[in-house]
Amino acid sequence: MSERLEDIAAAIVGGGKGLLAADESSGTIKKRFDVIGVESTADNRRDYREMMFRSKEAMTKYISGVILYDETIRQKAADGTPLVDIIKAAGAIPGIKVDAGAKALAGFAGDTITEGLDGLRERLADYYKLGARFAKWRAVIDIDSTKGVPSATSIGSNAHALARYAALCQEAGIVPIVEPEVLMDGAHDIDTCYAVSKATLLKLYDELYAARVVLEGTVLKPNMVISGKKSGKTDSPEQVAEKTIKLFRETVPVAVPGIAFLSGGQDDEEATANLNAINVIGPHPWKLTFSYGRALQAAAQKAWSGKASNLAAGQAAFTHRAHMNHLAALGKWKPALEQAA
Ligand code: 5MM
Repeated sequence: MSERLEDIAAAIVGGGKGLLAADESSGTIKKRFDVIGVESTADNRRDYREMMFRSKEAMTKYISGVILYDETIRQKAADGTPLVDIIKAAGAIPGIKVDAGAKALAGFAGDTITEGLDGLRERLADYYKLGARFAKWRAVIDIDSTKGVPSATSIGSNAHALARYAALCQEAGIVPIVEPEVLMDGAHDIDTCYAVSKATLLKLYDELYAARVVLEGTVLKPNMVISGKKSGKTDSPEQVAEKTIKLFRETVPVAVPGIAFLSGGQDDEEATANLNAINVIGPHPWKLTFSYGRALQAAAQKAWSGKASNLAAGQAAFTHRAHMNHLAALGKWKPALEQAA
């Protein structure tokens, strides 16, 4: 495939395909495995991810690329084939998480700053050789108005780091996925999510412009505009869609080829229904698709539960969710289609 950044970015978000975010760090994958009673060993992590990467229908028809963790991009399948080669053989693009996680922001209790810029140029060169053609960096913006969170300093510092990361990626021939996640964990309402997301995206695109990042060779990975989980409010897909698109029209340049949402803790079907509603009110100037972690994997993890005998069931669950999200990325999903699972 073409090595041009613009072509890679377009392939990531085009054709109703989306990304599988399988870049859980060691701590996060352990938490996911604890839920299904599976020990988090290197072999179990390999077996689980190999199961998804070998899901032929999902990987060839619905998934454009996979975000990998450092361990996984270097790992071989049980038969000795590099996992990266399995992904490429399905026609999907290998990607890599390059941030070192969100750490406490000194002087701003409750805020975080994502680290990982030191040595990033060298790490990107290594990841390119290993086959990565896109990367991901996640900034985490929490909302807690009782503590003045997020501060303008947190939004500014995270936007600056995302821009420095994006510029380094493009220098290395790697498409940067820029992920400024406004968390949906708080007690805030949908309008507060909209306001904080707007401040975050405005600052982000200021910084990307200042860093001379070529927007055509980037993909945005944002949250949807939605009420916080502790608010007790449930938004309809139409409400989420209307406010999310209003936000993007006010902040995201049309030079950006596509927007691939994170699921952020939404239920599987909720994340699909919201993505579908967003596409139904199109056309939009960007492709709008998925880059889900939990909302693509939760059902597959449960069906698999660490047993080789459940491999086909795990693959069927993963394929179903990938299919549903593919339809949602085209605005063609219907709730009744879930029954076909
Ligand atoms: C798959 O989860 C990713 C890694 O998280 P940690 O670094 O905390 O282990 C995460 O960055 C993910 O790619 C995005 O947040 C989107 O995932 P969700 O589950 O929100 O769709």
